[in-house]
Amino acid sequence: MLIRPAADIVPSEITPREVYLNRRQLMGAAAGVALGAGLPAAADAAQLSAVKGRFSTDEKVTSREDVTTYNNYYEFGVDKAAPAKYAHTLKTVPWTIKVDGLVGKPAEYALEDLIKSSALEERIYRMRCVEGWSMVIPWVGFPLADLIRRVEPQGSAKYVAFETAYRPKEMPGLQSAFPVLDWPYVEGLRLDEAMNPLAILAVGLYGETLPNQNGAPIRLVVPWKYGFKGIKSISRISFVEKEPPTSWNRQAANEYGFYANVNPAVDHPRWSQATERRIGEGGLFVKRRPTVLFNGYAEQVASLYAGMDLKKFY
Ligand SMILES: Nc1nc2c(c(=O)[nH]1)N[C@H]1C(S)=C(S)[C@@H](COP(=O)(O)O)O[C@H]1N2
Ligand SMILES: [Mo]
Repeated sequence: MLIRPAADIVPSEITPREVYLNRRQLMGAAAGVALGAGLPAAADAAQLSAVKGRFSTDEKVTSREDVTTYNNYYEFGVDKAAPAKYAHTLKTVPWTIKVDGLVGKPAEYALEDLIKSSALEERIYRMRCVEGWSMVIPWVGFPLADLIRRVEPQGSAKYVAFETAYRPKEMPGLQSAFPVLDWPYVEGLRLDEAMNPLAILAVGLYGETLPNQNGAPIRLVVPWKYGFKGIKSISRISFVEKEPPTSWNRQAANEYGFYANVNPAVDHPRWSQATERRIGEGGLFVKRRPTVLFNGYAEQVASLYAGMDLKKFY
């Protein structure tokens, strides 16, 4: 077993990619080492030893330290450091996902069961936050399409709605008298977007169990959209006919649309989206990078939006 609990990982473990790949090979050789508490044995070493999954970028991976300490997860506070400090209180074992709505096989699925039915892959994706920063993250996950096929959506299902667990006792951000967002956090995709092979459900990061601050035990990753579409700690997936509400759109509809495709030509009302700061690229003279349409994944996803005015459907 290659994936181990995030609790085992000490902060000093800022692992350069080469080292971590070596370590993974070692761990692969000694399968059975350190079974992650949260991640079932389904993710065996053979599955994960495929070094790079489809669509992975060759760009320099953001350090594990940055990926796990600079987070947005408002259920644990609004500043970037809060999730790494407080998200350990979320109990991710056992975990189930309720699948309901217009679907042939509605059920409360155990996470192990869902993971077992698909092959895990490493996907190294560029990620772009609507706030203007970006990272390159080595996720471990499986295609969302695999889960969708398995639960057999009905013909009338046109959208997939996602919900984050609502656990006030385990999520300090939900205890506030002046909530920043309407809880639970909700997100959605059009069914054809959700079926695109780029969209994955991630259960790991850097070859290890997903840390809580990154959305353990299972979160959505849609790399051609702004980060807020990547809903964390998913507890419910519903198949629906109409466009479902999304948390950030509810909070400020003129700033955050349902589509949220990365687009340098559509500014946020309060700032430009033309450029981005790659986290970890320090120094006084480091230039911001140009932001690219669909975050560089146009080849895979542009056809989903053929004929749509992306200024209107932002
Ligand atoms: N439930 C939940 N999911 C969430 C958020 C959140 O506040 N709550 N923040 C979103 C935002 S704005 C971003 S940029 C990404 C950040 O994911 P990361 O911390 O793994 O980089 O998570 C998204 N998913
Ligand atoms: Mo974000």
